[in-house]
Amino acid sequence: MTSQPQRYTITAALPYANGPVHIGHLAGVYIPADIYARYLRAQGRDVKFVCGSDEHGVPITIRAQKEGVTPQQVVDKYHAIIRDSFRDFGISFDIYARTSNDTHRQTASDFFRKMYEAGQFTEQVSQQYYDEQAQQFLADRYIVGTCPTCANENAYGDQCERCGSSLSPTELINPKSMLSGNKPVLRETKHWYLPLDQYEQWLREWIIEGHKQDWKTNVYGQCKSWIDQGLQPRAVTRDLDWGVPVPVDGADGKVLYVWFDAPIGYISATKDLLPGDAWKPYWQDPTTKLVHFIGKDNIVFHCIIFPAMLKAHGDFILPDNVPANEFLNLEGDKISTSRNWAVWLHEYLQDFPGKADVLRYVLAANAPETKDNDFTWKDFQARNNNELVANLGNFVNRAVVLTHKFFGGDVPVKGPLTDLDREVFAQLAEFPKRIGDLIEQYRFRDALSELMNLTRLGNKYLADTEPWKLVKTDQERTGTVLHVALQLAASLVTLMEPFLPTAAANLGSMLRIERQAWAQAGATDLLPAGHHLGDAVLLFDKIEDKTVEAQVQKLLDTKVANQLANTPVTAAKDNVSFDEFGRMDLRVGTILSAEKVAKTKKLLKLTVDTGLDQRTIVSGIAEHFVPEALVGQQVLVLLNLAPREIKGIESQGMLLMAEDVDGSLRLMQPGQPVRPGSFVA
Ligand code: B3M
Ligand code: ZN
Repeated sequence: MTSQPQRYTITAALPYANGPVHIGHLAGVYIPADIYARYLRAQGRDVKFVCGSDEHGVPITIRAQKEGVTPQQVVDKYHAIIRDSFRDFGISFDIYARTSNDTHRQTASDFFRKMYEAGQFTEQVSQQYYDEQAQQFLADRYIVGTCPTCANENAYGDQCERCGSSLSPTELINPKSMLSGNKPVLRETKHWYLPLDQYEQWLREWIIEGHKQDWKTNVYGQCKSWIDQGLQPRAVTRDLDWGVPVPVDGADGKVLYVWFDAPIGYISATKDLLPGDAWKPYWQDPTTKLVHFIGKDNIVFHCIIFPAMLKAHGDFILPDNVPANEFLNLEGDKISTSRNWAVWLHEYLQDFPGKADVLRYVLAANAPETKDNDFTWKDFQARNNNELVANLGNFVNRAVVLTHKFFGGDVPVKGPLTDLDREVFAQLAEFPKRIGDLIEQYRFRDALSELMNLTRLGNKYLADTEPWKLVKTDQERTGTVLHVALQLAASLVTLMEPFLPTAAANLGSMLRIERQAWAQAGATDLLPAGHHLGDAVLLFDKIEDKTVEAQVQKLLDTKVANQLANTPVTAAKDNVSFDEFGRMDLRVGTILSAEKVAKTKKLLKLTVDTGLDQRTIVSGIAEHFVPEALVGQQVLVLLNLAPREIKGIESQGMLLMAEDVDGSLRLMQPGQPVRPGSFVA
């Protein structure tokens, strides 16, 4: 788009309502989209920023099956959680809709029917797996079997998660239906296909020739390689009982493929937002700029399939850009919902109340714009403490606190300006455009780093002029310095807002000014002399070591839990006779004392009341228990294990422990206290 657009339609990928959203979603899609939308609004542009929950498809029905509830219950639950997370992080959608509502079903259905009636689909009959007991065709994800590549017995019909190979269901060895556990049979079924091959030439011109310059290289590269490999017809219907019914005769039990209906969700969300036909310019007027924010796994759907649908349908504009991000990893590992390897947004806000902006900042500063990136809690802490607190917060705080201290909170009068002052003002004037241009090029990290350069400029100015010293000799000059510094602070109310909306609002209240139009934000008279400031409040505060250590611990616990879940239980031992078992004298004893055996790491010397006597037992459990915590505990004891000498101490028996599969130990205890000497039989 060369001339200035009349309006903007900004979409952010519709998250599946099959789980909560995490930092990867935020960093990849919603924060960049939100920065863009907020910035354009500050520019006074006409913006509609739309999103909603993707509530159809197999991800939903699988979740329902796992949780033992209906698909509707799944989407109701997660739609609410996701919607609230976005609200709490200040993602400023004009609407957050859902694809299970009537507007959407109608819109998606009409879209399909129009294409159908224009003869734009082909029909194909193919063989697909069918579960005879459940009387249902099986989506790829509903079939498990042995991977032909790595022999993993739990590979899915579309992919083996162990070796990563992508599969088709018929490649699985020993396929089983996840619904009944039975072996599925092949049956014929008819589906409608979008003949993408017919759009290949057009896509080639539109993307490869038309968008080589303005689309991000990762996006352009993926599109090019898809097109170069040759496009095949894609089925746009499925045999499933959850979704938008295929609106043609002879399609009972079939629904639209979720990737056919979901992007239409952007259109239906806009319809939900605006009355009557008011949605139309946002989707039909060529002076509208349409921008899709997505993650890299969605590129083909937004750059190839959806545009082909829009083009075929004929009533719609095409996206001007599709700024897809790469992935964010967490502490060096791929974020995974099934492995619970994630920082969930709703949990973050429980642990860090009021700190949504901190996470927004860290994720924007470290956004995976051109390559996969890693989120670590150490980096989170460092960016908060060194950048938000020590740079941005410190600058604003010094300017406001010193004005209160030396001038009663009134913006001081500006005296004659020095070269330095003029230079600072000149630099300030450039920031709105510099930051804005980067945002318009989808370079949000660079834009944010420019914002931090502005606060750095402010800090350097204060460090160079030292108003806290100057005040002792030159009150008037001190006033000028603070006047200049406060204009910089005032510009931040506007320039920070796309990135840090809550902090920007707090700063606005502190300075008692409204936000400006973007282009005005670099002006040097935002705060007139005599304007009274509000009280100084800290915009950000330090995050302590122990706080981030607790988060790291939480992740370590997840790792252990995952390991445990994947560790097989040890195979059974050989049988023993009843007599053999009966020869063991097993009793309950009470530990009377416990101490470490000198010069050993593992050994504890225990005195145990066995009911018969008080005896010494040496046990290799020192790494698992604090000695004092054992005193008074009842334990199971094998009394007649032949005594043996360990480190010069005679051990008369053995304590019995439960050893978890990860090697951790627990005492074996009677459910209630019993008299020492009680038999275990
Ligand atoms: N729900 C996939 C995802 O959450 C899908 C996006 C739809 S955008 C129209 O990654
Ligand atoms: Zn495999």
